[in-house]
Amino acid sequence: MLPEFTPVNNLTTQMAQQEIATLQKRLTDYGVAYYEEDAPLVEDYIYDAFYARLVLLEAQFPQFVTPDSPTQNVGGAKVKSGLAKVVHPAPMLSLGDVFSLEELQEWDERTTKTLGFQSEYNLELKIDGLAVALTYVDGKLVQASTRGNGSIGEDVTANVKTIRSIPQTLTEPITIEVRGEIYMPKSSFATLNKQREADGLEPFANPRNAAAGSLRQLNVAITKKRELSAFVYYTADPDAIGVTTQSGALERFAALGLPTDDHNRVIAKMADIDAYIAEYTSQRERLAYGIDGVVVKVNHLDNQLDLGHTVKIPRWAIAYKFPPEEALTVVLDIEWTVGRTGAVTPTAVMDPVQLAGTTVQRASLHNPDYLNAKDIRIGDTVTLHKAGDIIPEIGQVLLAERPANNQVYDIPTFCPACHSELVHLDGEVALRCINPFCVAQIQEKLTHFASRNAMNIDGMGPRVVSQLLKANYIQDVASIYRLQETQLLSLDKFKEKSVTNLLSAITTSKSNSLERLLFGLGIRMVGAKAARLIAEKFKTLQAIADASVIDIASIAGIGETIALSVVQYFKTPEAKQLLIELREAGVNQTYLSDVIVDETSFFYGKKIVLTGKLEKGSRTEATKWLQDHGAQVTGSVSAKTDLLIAGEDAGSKLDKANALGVTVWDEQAFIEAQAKEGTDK
Ligand code: 3B9
Repeated sequence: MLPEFTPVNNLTTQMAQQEIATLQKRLTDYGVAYYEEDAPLVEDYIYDAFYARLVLLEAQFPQFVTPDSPTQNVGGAKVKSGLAKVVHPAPMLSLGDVFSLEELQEWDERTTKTLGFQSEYNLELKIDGLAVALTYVDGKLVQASTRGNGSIGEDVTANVKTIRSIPQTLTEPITIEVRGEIYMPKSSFATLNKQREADGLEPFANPRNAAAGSLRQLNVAITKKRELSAFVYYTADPDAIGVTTQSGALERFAALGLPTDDHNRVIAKMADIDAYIAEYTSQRERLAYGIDGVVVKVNHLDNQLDLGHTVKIPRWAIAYKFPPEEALTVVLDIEWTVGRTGAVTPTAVMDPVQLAGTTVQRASLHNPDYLNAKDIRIGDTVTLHKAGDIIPEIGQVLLAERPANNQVYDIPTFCPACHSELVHLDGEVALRCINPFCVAQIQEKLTHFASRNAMNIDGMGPRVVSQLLKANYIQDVASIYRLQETQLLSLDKFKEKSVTNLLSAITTSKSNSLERLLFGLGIRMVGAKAARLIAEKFKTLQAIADASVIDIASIAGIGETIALSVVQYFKTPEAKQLLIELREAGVNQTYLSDVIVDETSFFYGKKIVLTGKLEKGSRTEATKWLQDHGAQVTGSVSAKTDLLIAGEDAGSKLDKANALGVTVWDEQAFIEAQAKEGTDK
């Protein structure tokens, strides 16, 4: 799953730029899936590894940091609609995490150094749940909201009122906002998933997703049926309850009738954490709720204030994550599937086993090298874990358990989909099917061609592509443009309206500018940005097809590897044929505009308001610049505004933006972002 990262010192500026853009996009997608859809795409450690890589690259190549990079946002995701939005008066932060006692030690040393003395710590269990804020006014629960992106969450007041452990009235008539974790107890999680599987529904991956999915329901009756519970652990307003320590706050919360986890412990120095970790590593199984680590918090609140916080995390707290749970099972089979680039990846199919709350029977083996290195064989007993509590992974083979007659697994030499011979392209770990007519690959290629950043054919996702391929209505991208109404009408779930919509989307895509077509062809190494640069320079598809490696590599931002890949692509007879067919189908093959709006621009599609006096230019100039970058510049601030750029003496618009939680930049931030856009080109 994780690629081999090139050492940063070996990267050219172009490679870094490309990789940074890819990582930003990938992490944003992962973030959306995780935060908005409660359906993580990858396990946490993979997210963490990519994130760490992005941080490293951006530190080395700061010119490629964009304001919308996941490293620049709390949570890295926008907020889903449906439930009403709630602005958090104080941001809801997350916890930094470490995976070893050494890292914990280092954190302790830094903290001690900053404070100038050894602080006392409050240890808490890290509940595997969903962060919420609860607002009580005069002792009455008036609002509950999810963390969302940390600044804006969702109103789940009605849902939270169905949770029995959360009091509707405190024991004292005070006004306070408290924060904590809503979780689903292990037993409820198991029952719920069993029911879902029986109902033919997708089971939840883990208790956290189950809690999130159950809480963020427009239909409160559903939340009520799910057995949720909660623990409170934080308030930004300790004065309201007269406490000076974290442990004291927990006691006061309990006295107010709020649910707290009473497994916390105050320690005088970090070394004392060992016993606590040992205790809960063994107790963990017996707890009624899932925990994924231990949280260390500087106990005295005034020390917390001295340490402060970054945009994302308080410096006075850290989470130590437990090593993942393990199970034993037997490998029954190894299956191979063909991906988008022709990479053929193995998956182990195992005897189903319970692991950290779910039944597991499949685990990716990534590539042949990985499989060989672990020497995994059919019939082997293996250890299985879920690194981020999500995606199962094989740890090691128990050699003592290996059956005597068991054979080394033979890596396939032919594609499972089209049976053509598989190859390793110059030193790649991946095994590839390079048959341009491989059905599995065509499915992926066509899906890519129709996708949003390519030809943007709305309604032609993977499911529709698969249906069309099965019916043999399409074979390659050109055939999309020969689809007939009667053919579409014969497809499952296609009615007149959807047929008309799809045909019109296909027709519209014929007038796309060249860069979309070039990107959509799926030439290896040619991402959306490279496609734009190449299209801008050569203007027609034919000119690109005729260009030499030197011609293409002379473009700033395009390296030789990309240039070579383009030249190789257009040399193939298939590409030559495709060009002709696309032309015959009436698909535009020219670059349409010199002032094309860069859709990858941070400003693209954003609703922006300018206010106050700008020192370095006029508002008219700024407006024009923003519009050229695809922004919609409007006059008044509303909840829909994405960004307010405030110059000197900004007045009511600034106040309103602050009240609504709209992002506000000063002129300097705007100038810096403009400069970054410039270097992208
Ligand atoms: C604004 C336990 C978890 C946890 C904090 C936790 C998750 C998060 C957190 C909460 N289990 N404890 N604690 N046991 N799963 C520590 C991150 N704190 C905050 O969200 C937070 C928010 C802060 C400081 C901390 O500082 C402010 C910034 C601006 C204005 C006011 C305060």
